[in-house]
Amino acid sequence: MRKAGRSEVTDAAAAVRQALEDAESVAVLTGAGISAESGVPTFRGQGGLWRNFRPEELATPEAFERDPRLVWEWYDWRRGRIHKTKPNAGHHALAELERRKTRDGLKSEAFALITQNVDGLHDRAGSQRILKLHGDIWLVRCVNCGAEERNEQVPLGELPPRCRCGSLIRPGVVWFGEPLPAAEWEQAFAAAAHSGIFMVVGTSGVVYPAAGLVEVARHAGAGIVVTNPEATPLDSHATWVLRGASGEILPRLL
Ligand code: BJW
Ligand code: ZN
Repeated sequence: MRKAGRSEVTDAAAAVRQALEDAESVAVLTGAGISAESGVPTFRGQGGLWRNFRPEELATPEAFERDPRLVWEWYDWRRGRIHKTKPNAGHHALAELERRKTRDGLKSEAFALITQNVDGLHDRAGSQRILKLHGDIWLVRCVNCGAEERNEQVPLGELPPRCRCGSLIRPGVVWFGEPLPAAEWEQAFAAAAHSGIFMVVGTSGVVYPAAGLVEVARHAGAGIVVTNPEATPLDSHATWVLRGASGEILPRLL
């Protein structure tokens, strides 16, 4: 695969900057890569493994049923890592982009930040309209009575945690084979379908239905911007590919 030279990236960045300014509505889909520069490990590729397990082996209801303690150890470790991090220039640039697109206060639909991330770094950067497709690592939920609460205790203590009703508590995230939260998914779908520009940042683009939003946007006529240091299957849909780290590229688009 040919690597884009610096001037190509600069030219594309200038075109994207103009397109973002002109667009009536912008939707952004983010993945683990946007938090990599904050020190949050991604799922796939280098450093994506925890004790030699692949995410597909741990992020499932079956894994939790088989060994809730093992799955909770993974989440407890990740919560500890995330706890020490802070949003990076990429998260802040997206929060600023939202402020610019919604400046007159009447255009709340003009921007949507659709994220597959559960780390809460977009919230901490000040983004407002965040559609969390895969839940939130700081939420916990009882598997029996459904009681849900925010829990930011790090480490959690005895694992697996238990509810007052005696049943197991699970992380408030979406595992493989589970449906995405309906309201977030509907809004994300509509935002993709109505966007003038659809940006894809820091995702390997292999997990569905999130990755399918790119095609939804493209079929609706949106310009597609892919930002990633590596090639992904979504590049084939892109109007512009910005090759590089999101913490460097996103601030240059403003
Ligand atoms: C940088 C960077 C820098 C590095 N700057 N970039 C066969 C075909 C198609 C689909 C399926 C299939 N078989 C099964 C399915 C469905 C399945 C699926 O997609 N599987 C595929 C893997 C094959 N999907 C599901 O099961 C979903 N549910 C569903 O379909 O429900 C249907 C249903 C309907 C009704 C009833 C019941 C069911 C659910 C998917 C849930 C995914 N969950 C996880 C865990 C979340 C909780 C947690 O965090 O633990 O979500 S898995 C994991 O992958 C996590 C992520 O959000 C998701 C995506 O990963 P992401 O973000 O792309 O990260 P990476 O690591 O893959 O990539 C990082 C990228 O960053 C790389 O490209 C780097 O290059 C880049 N990068 N540094 C910018 N500095
Ligand atoms: Zn309970």
